[in-house]
Amino acid sequence: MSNLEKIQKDFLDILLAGDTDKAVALAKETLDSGTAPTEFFEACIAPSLAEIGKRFETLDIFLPEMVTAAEVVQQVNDDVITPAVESSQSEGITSAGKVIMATVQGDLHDIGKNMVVLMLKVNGFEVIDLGTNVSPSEIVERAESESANIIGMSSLLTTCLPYMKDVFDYLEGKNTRDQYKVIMGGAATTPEFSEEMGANGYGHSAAEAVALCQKIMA
Ligand code: B1M
Repeated sequence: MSNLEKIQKDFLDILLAGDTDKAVALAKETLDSGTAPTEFFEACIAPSLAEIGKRFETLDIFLPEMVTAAEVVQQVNDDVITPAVESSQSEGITSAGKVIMATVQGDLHDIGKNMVVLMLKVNGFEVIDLGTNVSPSEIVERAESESANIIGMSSLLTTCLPYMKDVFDYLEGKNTRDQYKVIMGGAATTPEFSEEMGANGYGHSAAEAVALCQKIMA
């Protein structure tokens, strides 16, 4: 087991115990010893939350524990990950493009979407973050009023995937589908679903979302 795998196991136990102080301390310590903040997020935070999701599904844990774990992660992101990622921002980047980001209607999950927003911002993109539970019409209207280049959608609930389709239908209805590149991600989505929708790209991770947006704007 690699050192980071061991840290991930410890981080999961800390999340399950709901110990914010220990989680923040472990994240700080790991970053201080040379792990990049995005690496900590992808190798420790994301898999720990995936495991918590599995345990929730198998009824080994219940909603209060999942809520607590999400709150602990939020604190780790606020106190450790976000400031560390922001401090790595390169100087003098001019606007790489304008992105509208939203978690789709009915869905309140935002940990992954927020990471995508943060990573896009530090890579020079102007991001209009519409938050969570955003209706298809609001996504399209804001893309129009902000003259965005890219519409980014995130969904973690399979029940909310139809709202992603509604965004494409809404754009087609307004005859403006060609004006935007539309990308998607989040645990409920797949590359196959993205292709079926006629999206311009799919990202498994925040880093992939950045690479995708850079490719689109190039
Ligand atoms: Co919820 N939840 N949850 N939850 N929750 C899941 C998603 C679930 C899979 C758990 C499970 O049962 N196994 C399940 C969905 C099942 C399904 O739809 N098939 C589920 C459920 C059922 C629910 C509730 C319905 C539970 C209930 O109330 N009975 C409820 C729904 C509330 C609502 O949204 N209306 C609910 C609530 C919650 C909490 C509030 C407790 C909390 C969310 C807190 C928050 O986000 N502020 C929560 C959590 C934490 C989870 C799990 C455990 C973790 C989600 C997460 O943050 N993952 C989750 C289990 C799982 O995902 N397997 C689960 C980490 C995050 C980094 O990953 O968001 O995928 P992700 O983002 C990644 C990539 O996907 C990518 O980059 C990110 C960084 O690498 N990415 C993009 C994301 N968006 C992108 C966009 C892009 C490109 C890449 O381009 C635009």
